[in-house]
Amino acid sequence: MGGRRIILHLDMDAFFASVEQAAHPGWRGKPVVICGEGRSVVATASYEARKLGVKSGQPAGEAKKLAPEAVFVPGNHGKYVWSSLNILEILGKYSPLVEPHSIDEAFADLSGNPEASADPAACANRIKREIREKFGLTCSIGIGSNKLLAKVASDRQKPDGLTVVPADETGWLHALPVEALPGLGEKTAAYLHESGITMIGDLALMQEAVLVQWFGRNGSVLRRMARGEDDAPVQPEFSPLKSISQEWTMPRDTDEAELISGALLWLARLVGRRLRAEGQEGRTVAVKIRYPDFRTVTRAQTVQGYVCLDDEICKIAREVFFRNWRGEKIRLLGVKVSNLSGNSPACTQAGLWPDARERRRDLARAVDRLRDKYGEDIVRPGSNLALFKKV
Ligand code: TTP
Ligand code: MG
Repeated sequence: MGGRRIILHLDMDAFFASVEQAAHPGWRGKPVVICGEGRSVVATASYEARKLGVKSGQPAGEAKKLAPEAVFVPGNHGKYVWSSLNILEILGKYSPLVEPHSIDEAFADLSGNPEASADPAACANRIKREIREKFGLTCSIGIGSNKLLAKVASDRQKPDGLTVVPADETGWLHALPVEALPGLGEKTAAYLHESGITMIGDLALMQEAVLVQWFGRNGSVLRRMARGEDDAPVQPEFSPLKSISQEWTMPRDTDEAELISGALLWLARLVGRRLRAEGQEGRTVAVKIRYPDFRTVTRAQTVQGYVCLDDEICKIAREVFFRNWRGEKIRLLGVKVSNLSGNSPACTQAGLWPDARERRRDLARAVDRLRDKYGEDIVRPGSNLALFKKV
């Protein structure tokens, strides 16, 4: 296939509504309408409600008239962010290159995945099955040789669809109506129709100069899209931060409690400072102890609330150290904070929030809200990291 990429685009079906239906079995198969948080506008509607004419952006009052028997639910953004994270985590098992595109959409570059190379549809079906079995949610997937084609494809068979663009990708694209192009506004579509352009193939034949005359710079973009051209890479925004640590070899091997105490404070300060700079807090503080013979042990303590202040970290580090120390000389000390508040791929919700820092903060808030609501455990299931694991 000569370097042809395998790009997957995943879009959750009726996302907010499906999350609520998964959480409330009694609502499954029924019309469910999710209203924007604190707003009387429909955020999304289950496919059952869509059949009755309910759609995103409609005033809730209108939706009530169309579907009086529907369950109306105020949206809970934190819950959906959490769910979104879980989906990204699953995609992450199939490729290190996962790019969140919105709260319920993501791209993954599966080019390096042997299963996907052998049979992209089988791989996509496995992803769909995993999401359904784990979270009771369905999604629609498109696969093509670039992000544009994959995105167009994922929208072809909704809900619970899978569309693998056939070998003649351009032919396939050109036979679709112009509305199939992502981001094509109603006005643009209307204008194209008036000009006799209804299919993407018609658009691809247009001279760039004409399209630029009609739509300005967007004209060029439109033409490139119509030709199925897109070489943008799938870009994971950043790898989630798992922990922050610092270690220090003592100037000389020492068994002086005061020196050790001081070193722990110093390390806690360095770690705390970096934590705060990242807008992070952690629940687990670990201390690494290396003896003069290079024997190394790590002892950790996980606390109830999150910590990020020097004193908090230092206090826990000292407790851990002195609980485990039997007076031997010490060669090296390390302090590490993990179980971070924003350490999950949710931080990479591109398009949802304007920048990484803000996204992390929003995520932390969302996670905080979840914790308030469902208790500590919901936030980090199975997160007992083996700290300073010796490999
Ligand atoms: P979409 O993917 O556009 O919609 P959807 O997932 O609900 O339905 P589909 O099966 O057609 O993909 O948007 C994802 C989520 O974003 C949606 O569940 C709710 C939220 N949303 C809003 O809050 N307001 C809006 O106007 C839209 C379009 C979406
Ligand atoms: Mg969706």
